Formats: sequence, C-alpha cells, structure tokens
Amino acid sequence: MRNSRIIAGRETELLCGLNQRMTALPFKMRFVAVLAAMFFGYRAEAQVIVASTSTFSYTYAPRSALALDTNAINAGVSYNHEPPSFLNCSYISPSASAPSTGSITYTFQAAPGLVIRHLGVLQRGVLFASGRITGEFSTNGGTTFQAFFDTPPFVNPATSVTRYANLRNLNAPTVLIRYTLNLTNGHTYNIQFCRDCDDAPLTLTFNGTTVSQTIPSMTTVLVPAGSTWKYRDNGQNLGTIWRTPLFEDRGWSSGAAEFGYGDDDEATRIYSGPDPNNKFITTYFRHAFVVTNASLFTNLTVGFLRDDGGVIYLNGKEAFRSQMPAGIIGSGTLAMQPPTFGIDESTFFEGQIDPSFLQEGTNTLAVEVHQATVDSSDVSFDLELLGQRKRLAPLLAIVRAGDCISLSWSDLETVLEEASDVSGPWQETIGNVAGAYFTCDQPGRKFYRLRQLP
Ligand SMILES: [Ca+2]
Ligand SMILES: [Ca+2]
Repeated sequence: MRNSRIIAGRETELLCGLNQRMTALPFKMRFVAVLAAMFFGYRAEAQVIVASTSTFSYTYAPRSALALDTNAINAGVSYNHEPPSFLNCSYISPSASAPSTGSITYTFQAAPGLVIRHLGVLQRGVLFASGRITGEFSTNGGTTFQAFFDTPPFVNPATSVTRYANLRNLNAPTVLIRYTLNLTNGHTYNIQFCRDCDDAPLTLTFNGTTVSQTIPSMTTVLVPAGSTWKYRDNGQNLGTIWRTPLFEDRGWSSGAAEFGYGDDDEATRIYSGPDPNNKFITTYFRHAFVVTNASLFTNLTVGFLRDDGGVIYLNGKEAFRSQMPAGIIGSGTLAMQPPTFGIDESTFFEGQIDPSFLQEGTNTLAVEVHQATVDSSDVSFDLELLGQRKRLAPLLAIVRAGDCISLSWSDLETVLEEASDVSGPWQETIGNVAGAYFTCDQPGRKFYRLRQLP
C-alpha cells in the first residue's frame, strides 16, 4: 500500500491490505483492529509553528524528539514490534491470561527542556468482530485519563474506523496514550495495533510539536479547540454584516466543533445543501469569549482547521485567512486549489493575529469556511486561539504575628529569597512550599523577594 493511499484514507483499500495479511497468519482472526499513528514525513511541514516572539523559539519536533514505541507498555495483551521497531510496526494481541481485554500505553517524552505542545494521532482500524477500542490520554504521569477516541459499533461483516485526534495544548513533558481493547467474543482474535511493517514501513507515526518549557506559563488558551459556536449552514449569502460583534446571531444553530461533513470525524454535522453536485460553498460561524487584561497580550496565535479554506475575523476585523484567494471574499468565493486532503484535513494551520484586535471584555470571532469546489465531498472547521501575555509582577503578602511572619504568594513559578540587606547577597529561603513561608524569631532585619524561575 503506497503512502498516497494512506493519506487519502480510503478504507476499502486498507481493508484489503489487512485481509491479505490475515490470510498469511496461522490462526483464526475475525477481529482485526489497526490503530495507526498519524503519518509523518509526507507533508509534515504543515505542522511547523512559526516563531511568534523573539523571546521563545518554537521547534518542530518529529519522531526524533519524542520517544516512541520503546516506551510502550502492555497489560493483558501481548505487545510486539517488527523491525525497524518503530511505532508504526507495532502490534498487540489478546493474551491467554486476559482473553478479552487489555491495554497498551505509549509514553511520549519530550526532549530535555521541552514540553509536548500538541500531539496528533490518527486511529485507523477495521473491526472484524464485536468489540471496542477506546483511547485515553494523561499528562505528566497523571492517573486521571481523558477519553479522546472510541470505535463505532461493530457492524457485520466489518467496520472500518478512521479517526483523527488532535490533542491540543498539552504543554507537558510527558504524555501517556492508552488504548484499551474490549472483545466481546473471546480471545482467539488477533488484534493488530497500528499498521503492519510489511505494508508501509516508516510512513506512519505520531506527530508532535514541542516548545520551550517556558511557554506554558505565558500562554492562555482563549478559545479551545472543540468549542461551541453559533453557525449558519443554509447556503444564504450573509454579506459582511455577520462579521461584526453586534450582529444578532440568536437565530443561528449552535453546536460543538469539529463542524463539517464527509469525514465522519465531526462533532456537529452541518448541512451541505440539497444538491450533492452543487453544495453550499460557504458556512458561517461565530463565537464570543471574554478576555481580561487584554492589553497584556503580546501575541495571538490561531490554529485553524479548515476544509477547504476560510477567513477569520476578530471583532469585525479580518484577522487571518487560509487557503483563500486575495481580495474581497463573498459567499460564492471558492477556496484555493487543491482541495484539502491527507494530513491537512486534521491540521490546525497556525497564524498570527494582531493582538491589538483584542479588546477588554467580550470578544467576537467570526469565521467563514469555503469549499474549493461545489462537489467537494467534505467540509471541516475547528479553531483554537492562544494568547501570549506579559507576566504580571507577582505579589508577596506578609502577615506579622508577634515574633513570627507569614509570607504568601500565588505565582508558583517564582522562588522566595531572603537577605539581611536589600543589596544582597540573596539566598533562597528554606522550607517554603507551594507559595507559603512561615518563620519566627529571626534576629535583626530581613528582606524578602520573589525571583522568577527561568
Ligand atoms: Ca472540501
Ligand atoms: Ca473533518
């Protein structure tokens, strides 16, 4: 199977490939599930983050910066991998000791000094018998896992699954991804986890983005991916008035991103119109969010998942356009060619928005998403907006009680230091935890300060 087929996501072809492999294996298989990591290397440059400040450098981290595969731990299933032992060549099967269920956990570890910002995962599978596979993740070794993936109900004779998951703004040095298999038909079935090596070695992997560890403390998620939006999908030409903050959108529909149709990965299905050969070109979306201390934001970064193209307005001003022609955009304007395909279908294209567009209090995002052709099979839309802002000077509170003083502060990315003289030398206080320090019977005078951690 060639790369192009994988990227096109043609499930029938995938199914063929698996069936061929099934016949080559010596035991009975009626359930084959393949969970494949998002491929890297074909159009990976689409995920490159543009450096937005001179203070921080963003790096794109391919597989070499994220420890994969060798960190996989399996329980209740047997795990193995074939040379060259990358994730895309791994597979799991139910074991005799735990015949119907089992899990496999992958650990993603950012390189020293970096955190994993985003992780993209493509689950691709074929269920040949009744059973279920769920995927969850946790950050920094946490035991609370958050679900992000579930297979649809099994339907005879086979159910194909293709699901992208964009785990956004994890900002963690370590991310665990756990897949759990629950078979309802016994343990004689082989479970194939990820693609088999003889099919397309080296073309599939998780795809990740890492950033400097200092980023998270400076970054605020203003609009998370998967947010609720008002939307208008009736093919009407709304002109330009819908972009303005005061536009009355009470009559619009409401739903959660991802919006769209045609990919089977949307949370809210939108209407394409009555004629499949002449679909609506433009769909409109609006979302309001509240910002405090707007003037402190130095950068706004938008992630824009759009099939096939679109324009973003912030408080009535055009803020970002992606895959759209230059000039005036109307409801009949087609997105640029070629239509979105492959990894781009699940990519949040990043762009910078002028932070002066942000205002104190309620802000309004208005987005129009356009088809590239009137017979295009799919539309997708999701968006996230991140703000980087200056850090406010931390406050240090001091309360005196007799010979004792109690100091407290809320910025935990600082350390408390003390000195006998304001000119120093300063040294870190001993025994302060989680923003609190208590001390008694100190002779002479003392000065305290908070030093920001690098
Ligand atoms: Ca499309
Ligand atoms: Ca989609």
